[in-house]
Amino acid sequence: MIRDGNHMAILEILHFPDPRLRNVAHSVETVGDDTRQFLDDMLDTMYTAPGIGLAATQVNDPRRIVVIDVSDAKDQPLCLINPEILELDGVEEMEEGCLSVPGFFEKVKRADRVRVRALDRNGEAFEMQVEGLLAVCIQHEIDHLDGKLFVDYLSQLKRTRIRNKLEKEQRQNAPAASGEASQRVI
Ligand code: GNR
Ligand code: NI
Repeated sequence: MIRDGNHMAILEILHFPDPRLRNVAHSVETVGDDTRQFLDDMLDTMYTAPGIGLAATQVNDPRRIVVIDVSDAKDQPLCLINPEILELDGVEEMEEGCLSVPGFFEKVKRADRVRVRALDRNGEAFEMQVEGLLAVCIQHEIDHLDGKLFVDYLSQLKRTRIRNKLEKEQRQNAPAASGEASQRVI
């Protein structure tokens, strides 16, 4: 983690096919200052990335916590702790991307209206009924908490191609060990 004084904290985002993205997150028992600090770190990380959502699983944290901001001005942060989908309605297909699958965008079919219940940053339960991009984003983020990624909705061929390209990039970006054997030959 990079923490800039007591201001921003940018957490490292895991990339597919990291097996830690398959972890199933655990409910938060008590919402305290530690949770609120983590929410702020997640928001800093999401806005810096930049992305419209981030799930704790993506930064290798086991808590059921999601942050979202789909506003144009990036001034409407949403914090969802222990989010639960109460109702799904309608179908829509939207092009999705994911900070854990950088550089790939594919159409995914999901419900276009969602009723969700969660705890806010004070530990108070609330419900909301949302649609469109926010509905898609909430489903995408809750999937992360359950170890699921948008590439799981694609054909195996597409998923394999994405995995191979990202694995290749990760090998190329890996810090070079010292010594002749590790030298990169174009
Ligand atoms: O930044 C993001 N954009 C996005 C676009 C369409 C559908 C879902 C998303 S979520 C994504 C950020 C992310 O990876 N959240 O987990
Ligand atoms: Ni994602």
